[in-house]
Amino acid sequence: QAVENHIAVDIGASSGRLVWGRVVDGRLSLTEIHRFANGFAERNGHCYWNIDYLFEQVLIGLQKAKSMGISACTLGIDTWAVDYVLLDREGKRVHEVYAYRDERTRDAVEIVKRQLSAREIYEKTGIQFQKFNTLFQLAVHDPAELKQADKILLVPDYLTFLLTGKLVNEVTNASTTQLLNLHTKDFDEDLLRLLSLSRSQFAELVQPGTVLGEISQSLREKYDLPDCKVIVVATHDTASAVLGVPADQEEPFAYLSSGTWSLIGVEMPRPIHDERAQSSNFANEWGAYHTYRFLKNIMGLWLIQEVQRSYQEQISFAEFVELAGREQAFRYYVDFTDDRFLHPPDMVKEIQAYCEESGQEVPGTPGEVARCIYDNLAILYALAVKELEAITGNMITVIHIVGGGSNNELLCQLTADVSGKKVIAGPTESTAMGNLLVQMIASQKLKDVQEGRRLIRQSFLGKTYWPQERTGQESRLEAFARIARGGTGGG
Ligand code: ADP
Ligand code: LRH
Repeated sequence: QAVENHIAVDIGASSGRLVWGRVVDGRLSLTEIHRFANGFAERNGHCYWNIDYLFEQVLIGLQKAKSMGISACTLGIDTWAVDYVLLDREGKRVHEVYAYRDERTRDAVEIVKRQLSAREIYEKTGIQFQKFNTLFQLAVHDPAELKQADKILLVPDYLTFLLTGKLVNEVTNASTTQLLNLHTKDFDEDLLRLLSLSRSQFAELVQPGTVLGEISQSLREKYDLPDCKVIVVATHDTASAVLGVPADQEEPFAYLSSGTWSLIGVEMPRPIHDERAQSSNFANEWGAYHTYRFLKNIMGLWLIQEVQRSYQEQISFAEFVELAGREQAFRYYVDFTDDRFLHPPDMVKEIQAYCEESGQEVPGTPGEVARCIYDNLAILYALAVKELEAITGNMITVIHIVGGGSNNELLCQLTADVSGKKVIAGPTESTAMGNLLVQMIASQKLKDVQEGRRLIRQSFLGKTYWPQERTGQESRLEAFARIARGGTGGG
């Protein structure tokens, strides 16, 4: 008999949740089972995730699911990308799991580029250069520990391994390592050699939709868990988020997955890894069902999360939006793609220092600081949309904003205004939905992604924002280029 219940475990950099999904009366019904905070901690000058805590939260969530009456289900796990776990032969971790903002990769890109040119790496992988990609993290990882690694898994692969004992590398997330070769469709030999790693230190590459099997009996008995069949979903949260975009095939769309990071791009049937894509630093991340996400990773709402921390968490996200809404628009121009905003000790001070150094007024109040962030994110999104149109040669008519940031009405409106495009906001939980869609397709409840997206459209009402300001967009982009990037022109 077909299983009716599906559980998505979705863990982002700032929070995680277990979501129960089923189809009721032709609609996708979502029930939140468990939600928990996430974040990395600093110890001895390094940043680490607490993976044991995260696994504990998965078990707690599954126990709650059982107490809610779910005795059987399918289950899929997605998390943020790039971070990895080294396992020894016994399946034990060789080290604590570094968080991607750890400073040790400061010079890693230069170190790697000395051995293989940027052009060669991009031509092979088609991935945006970011110093925290697994390639660069592994390049500066302790070689003795790397030698000890029998298998290298990414975080969702590892959580799945803890549940089932099965070792796999799921492709959507594996592509964010910047180690997969677009031509051979496997880990790239030259890049592995450069890291002194062998192919056998990674597991089999598997596609979303692969059925792994039951949670191990010992765990089920120890924690009294439901009978869960674990399915490998699109384990990279952004891959799941894009599956969960309520797009209509008929309307050429861009997506903006808006959470800790802003991932803005289009879905493509094949990668684009020419010099133009490289110089604009776009990534071709592998998607479910043999698609590619041609996208750019922009600093995102990490900025406001850190500003919130600077104010000792006294101001809620909704309050920041409200305060920013009362401020004058486009008073400060800041290039938030600058690495200085990746992990500064105090985000407010960093933003203020940037404004001062560039001869601008300095935002002082929480509302001014938040406004500065939202205005400039909207500019960066508009620039990315222009680049997407130019590189792909396709016109975009709508931007779908999904994830936690789709709740930010001011940012949604600004995005519409500066890009001149229609914006459709929501669902907030598109990542959990994309995770569930793969489970439903694998369980033959849905035919394909298109049918899944239709189900999402029928189940959740998005909010539409139309560009309100028909003039002034170009002058904003021009001011950004001049003041924040020290150049001329809008691109
Ligand atoms: P991640 O998956 O990276 O942890 P989420 O998709 O959960 O991130 O999004 C978290 C972000 O969503 C927060 O940093 C915040 O900026 C934004 N957010 C959530 N709720 C609201 C709200 N009510 N108003 C404005 N912004 C919100
Ligand atoms: C978003 C995300 C993004 C990656 C970053 C490390 O959560 O997975 O796609 O670039 O985290």
